[in-house]
Amino acid sequence: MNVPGIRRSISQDGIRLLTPDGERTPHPEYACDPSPDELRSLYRDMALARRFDAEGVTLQRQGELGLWPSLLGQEAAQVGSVRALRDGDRVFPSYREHAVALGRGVDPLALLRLFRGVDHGAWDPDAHDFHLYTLVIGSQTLHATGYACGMAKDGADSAVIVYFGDGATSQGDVAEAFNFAAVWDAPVVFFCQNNQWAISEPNERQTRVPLHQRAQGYGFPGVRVDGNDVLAVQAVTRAALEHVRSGRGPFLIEAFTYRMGAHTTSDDPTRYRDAAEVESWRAKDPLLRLARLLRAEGAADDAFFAEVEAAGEALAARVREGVRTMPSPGPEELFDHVYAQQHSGVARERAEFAAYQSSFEGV
Ligand SMILES: Cc1ncc(C[n+]2csc(CCOP(=O)(O)OP(=O)(O)O)c2C)c(N)n1
Ligand SMILES: [Mg+2]
Repeated sequence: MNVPGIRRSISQDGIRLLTPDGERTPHPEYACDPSPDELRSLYRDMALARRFDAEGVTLQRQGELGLWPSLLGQEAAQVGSVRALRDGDRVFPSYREHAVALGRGVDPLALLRLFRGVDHGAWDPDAHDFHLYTLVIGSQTLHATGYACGMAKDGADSAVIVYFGDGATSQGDVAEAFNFAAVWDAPVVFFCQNNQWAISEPNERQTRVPLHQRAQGYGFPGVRVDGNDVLAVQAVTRAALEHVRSGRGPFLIEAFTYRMGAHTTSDDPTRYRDAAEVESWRAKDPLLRLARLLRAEGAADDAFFAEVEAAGEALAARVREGVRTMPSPGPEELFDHVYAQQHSGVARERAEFAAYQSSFEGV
């Protein structure tokens, strides 16, 4: 079996097409040369995702959301990979893939409904080929593998991509998914966003080897890409999708990136990581380096950046207004979504709950 990428020596940062200074650096195997229009649109998507994400944090702080997991720092990993997908490819996210969701056309307010506790996920996975968020770490890798096997049996030439974190690689589910996908040549791209932390657990407590090398033990290719380089992420994800589509089995991408914010709004990262580490990653900011390229190549001017900023503010205003005016569900609505159809056991429990609730009337 030809397993490209496994023995290639790579820098710690991974495959890179754009340096942190915004200079192009060609790679012998991977190329991505978007038109100025496409470059601007990659920047725009990353900037809008960042602005939306900042609004999520603010809304949680104002008590409008129960929780918000920020994607800050991971915009290139997410935008680059979602842009590599074709219509009909299926996405299985974890819970931080807001930029991927936006890229699949999911309404930002649908994401906020989940984190406001208004429902359990308000989008139709079939309409967007974007599955529901999964908070049980790593379990979506199994769902994705099964789905990919089904797709292959149906004869579709579509692919599956599944997002998970560095910490998730310590879960048994991920090991099982890797093995099952390898043995069955499942058309699935395992996309690990290595953001260096699993809440307060650093990378070195998850693995003795670089994560992309895990694939070798299962018999499929794995590469590390600079996850803050949107061009490299897009090129590598495209190649990985092509590989899995052609029936050669799964592919692992380790997108080497950094979680610039807290794990979620419930976390205080200053208790377990150094400010100097965060600063060193700030210099590799994915938006900054693309902005530098755009300016250096004359593909964008002040007016462009001002227009993107204004679009971000308009998006933030829309979601703020939308969240504040979301109707609150009654507690009995919990029973509506247990099964797709009516179920006598659930109906009985619903009636008991209603009777219990009405016992408070007049109290
Ligand atoms: C099965 C399971 N175990 C533990 C948790 C608690 N938990 C939530 S997030 C998290 C860390 C995940 O880290 P990583 O996979 O690196 O993803 P990241 O949050 O960094 O994107 C843990 C342990 C969980 N949600 N599910
Ligand atoms: Mg992580």
